[in-house]
Amino acid sequence: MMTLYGYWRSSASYRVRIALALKGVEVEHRYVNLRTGEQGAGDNVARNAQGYVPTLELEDGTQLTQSLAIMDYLDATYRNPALMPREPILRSKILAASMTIAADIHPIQNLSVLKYLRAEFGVKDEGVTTWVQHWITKGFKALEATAQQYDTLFLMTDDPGFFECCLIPQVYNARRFGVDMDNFPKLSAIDAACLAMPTFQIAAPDNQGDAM
Ligand SMILES: N[C@@H](CCC(=O)N[C@@H](CS)C(=O)NCC(=O)O)C(=O)O
Repeated sequence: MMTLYGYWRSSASYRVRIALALKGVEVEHRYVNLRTGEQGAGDNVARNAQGYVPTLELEDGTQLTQSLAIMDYLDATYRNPALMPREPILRSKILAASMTIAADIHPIQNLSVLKYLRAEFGVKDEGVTTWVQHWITKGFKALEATAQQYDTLFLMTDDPGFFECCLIPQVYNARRFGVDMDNFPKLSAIDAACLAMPTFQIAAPDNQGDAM
């Protein structure tokens, strides 16, 4: 069985948990405690040179990092249901929306970035919250405008996939930081449709049992 090294509240780990649940693939979960700094310890850095989670360890010991690259691996290995459509334009558009979250919104609210803001620039809790809200809101405005152009249940499709693996953890974070999701009705509708599905419920941070 494969092993996923993650953390219950890590949105990058949550993305991979959703992808695994959608594919119906079971893995062993091992948790790296981000609160106590385990991500920077030698064994995690040996798996993940950036000192992040998640890492997916395959049965032969191969270690894969970067949540989107892991999701891509899972999609190439377990074909059904597909996380990404094959049609090149639709595929590119869904990847672009996913990267709005994974490459633009999420990295500047990562734990180590927020710690750096506090330690190096003396930013207080209120300032950190304003920072996080600002960047999530900016990215969500763009995604909402894109999503409004399509009359589909999920983003550009009628089945959840790659984009929803990224969106739902980011909405979880948005709520945590007090972003008003009423400003994003289509994203909220996609979120609600996903959260009603058992696959997304299994992957949710609050359902990670002992690891929390
Ligand atoms: N781009 C990476 C980001 C990984 C990442 O930022 N992981 C966070 C948790 S969501 C982490 O390990 N943070 C620890 C830290 O910042 O010290 C991915 O998608 O896997």
